[in-house]
Amino acid sequence: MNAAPFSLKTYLEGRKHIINASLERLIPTDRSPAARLFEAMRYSLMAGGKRLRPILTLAAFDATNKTGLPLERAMPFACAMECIHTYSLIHDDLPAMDNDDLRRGLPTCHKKFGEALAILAGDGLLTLAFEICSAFEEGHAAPAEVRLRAIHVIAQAAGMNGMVGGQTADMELEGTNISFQELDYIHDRKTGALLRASVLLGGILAEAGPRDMQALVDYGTRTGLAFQIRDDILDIEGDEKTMGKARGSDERKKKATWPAVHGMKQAKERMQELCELAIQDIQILGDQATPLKAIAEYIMKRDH
Ligand code: GRG
Repeated sequence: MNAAPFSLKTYLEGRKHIINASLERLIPTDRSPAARLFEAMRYSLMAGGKRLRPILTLAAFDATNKTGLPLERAMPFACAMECIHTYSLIHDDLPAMDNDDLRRGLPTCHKKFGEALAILAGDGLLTLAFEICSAFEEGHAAPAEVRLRAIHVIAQAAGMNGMVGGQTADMELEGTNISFQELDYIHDRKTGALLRASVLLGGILAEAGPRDMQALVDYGTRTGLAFQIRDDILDIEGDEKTMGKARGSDERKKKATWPAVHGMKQAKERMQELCELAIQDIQILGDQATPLKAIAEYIMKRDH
């Protein structure tokens, strides 16, 4: 009997379901003097979102898992990436940064809870990520040295040489006549670093060999940049209702984007080329990488 053809929609829904169930358990709901902080963290974390980063971690784990290791091994790390991503969105939306009112179709964290709690909710989510990755667990947990390597990759991607550095460069260069190299620097760190790390984590936790890890690095780098270019395109051409946020914010804030710097036609061509190359990068992983290939195709077509 032939196996059913792969459906990305079913795959994404299934992964999102198990990721949400794990995220749901992370933040307490009981009453405590800090209950309002928990509420703010939970509000943003559970507000929806595609869960792309944790899905990438699980897909990369499956693509390189050659010895039947349990998926539970990768799950805390997948959830950690979503916590860090959500923290970055909360802080990015603050008046001191992008000053946005709407995120994931809902009022932003500071609009709902006030600025001070939004800052703390972001801090709480960033720290929670490292708490869950370093928690001692018997049973499914990866060996300590594997987890340490994974934690190091997360810290590098999130910190000064990754997302925080990229966000800083983005702010510093706002309104200037930016070069192609500077634009790539910003994108590779601000958005690319976390997406690439999400992919790498899957390989690290599956204890993949150097050849497979290199394939994941290349795939993660290319899809990360393509994801950002698609984001820039959507900010011009996307549907506000589907995206859950206002269009045109890049132009209003004079942000350096791929369409602004290279033109819309070039941006679309580059995005497509990057996704096609990313699919070639992981050819060596065979059928186990079917979800990763489908995700690369999805990244260039996504509408939100
Ligand atoms: C504040 C340290 C710090 C960093 C902020 C994430 C970020 C860096 C800025 C957000 C600005 C932005 C819209 C970047 C474009 C790429 C991006 C991260 C889009 C949002 O990610 P999605 O589409 O969102 O995966 P969901 O809601 O689906 O999780």
